[in-house]
Amino acid sequence: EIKGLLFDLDGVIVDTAKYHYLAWKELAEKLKIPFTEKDNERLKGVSRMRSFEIILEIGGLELSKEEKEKYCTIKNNIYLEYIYKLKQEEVLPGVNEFLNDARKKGYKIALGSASKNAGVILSRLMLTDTFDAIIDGTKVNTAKPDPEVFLLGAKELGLKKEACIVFEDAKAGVDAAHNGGMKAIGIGRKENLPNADICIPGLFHITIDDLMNQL
Ligand code: G16
Ligand code: MG
Repeated sequence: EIKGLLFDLDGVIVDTAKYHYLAWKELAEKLKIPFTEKDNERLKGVSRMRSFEIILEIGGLELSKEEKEKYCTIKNNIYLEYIYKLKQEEVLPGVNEFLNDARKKGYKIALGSASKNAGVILSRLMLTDTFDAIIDGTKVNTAKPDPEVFLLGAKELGLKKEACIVFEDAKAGVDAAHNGGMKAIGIGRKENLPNADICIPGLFHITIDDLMNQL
């Protein structure tokens, strides 16, 4: 029986990808690296350092660990300027209704995000108290598709992994759920998430009961 719902952040709760893109674009320009919105797709769900390494690969550039860390900090400061301006209305359609309905029905809810900024983002969206557990990039050592983030989420909810399902917009996240022995609800287009157990365009016009009937 499913008792816990584990949610990815970027692409499921809020579209922060556009702010990551603007910040990476500004940094890439400083480094004279061409970086497009299409390239940005490759960064979804990927850690900050790995994202920068992908951008460096695009530019054919190699930097020392210290320099990479310095540029990642610069990028994050640019990104945070956008995040501090994030508005509650930017929560994706249907998310508040879906989460409130699930809470009322007794489901436990956790965040499972790669972002080290998840805390401030949830706070800007007034969602901190909606989550019973928040697992983010500050708490995990391994990136999706490793299941660590979701296994820790189940643990912090006090549930067995078999009692949890994952909501994810990235293939690496769906794989992380499966690697942890959990089912995954894909948020987005079926062709991008072929291995999701169910795929829906978003959390609007749907309830947890509807999904449980389909699983
Ligand atoms: C998010 C984004 C990624 C980003 C990562 C780390 O993951 O999808 O693009 O690189 O967080 O973010 P930060 O630089 O804030 O630590 P998720 O897991 O929420 O989809
Ligand atoms: Mg995501």
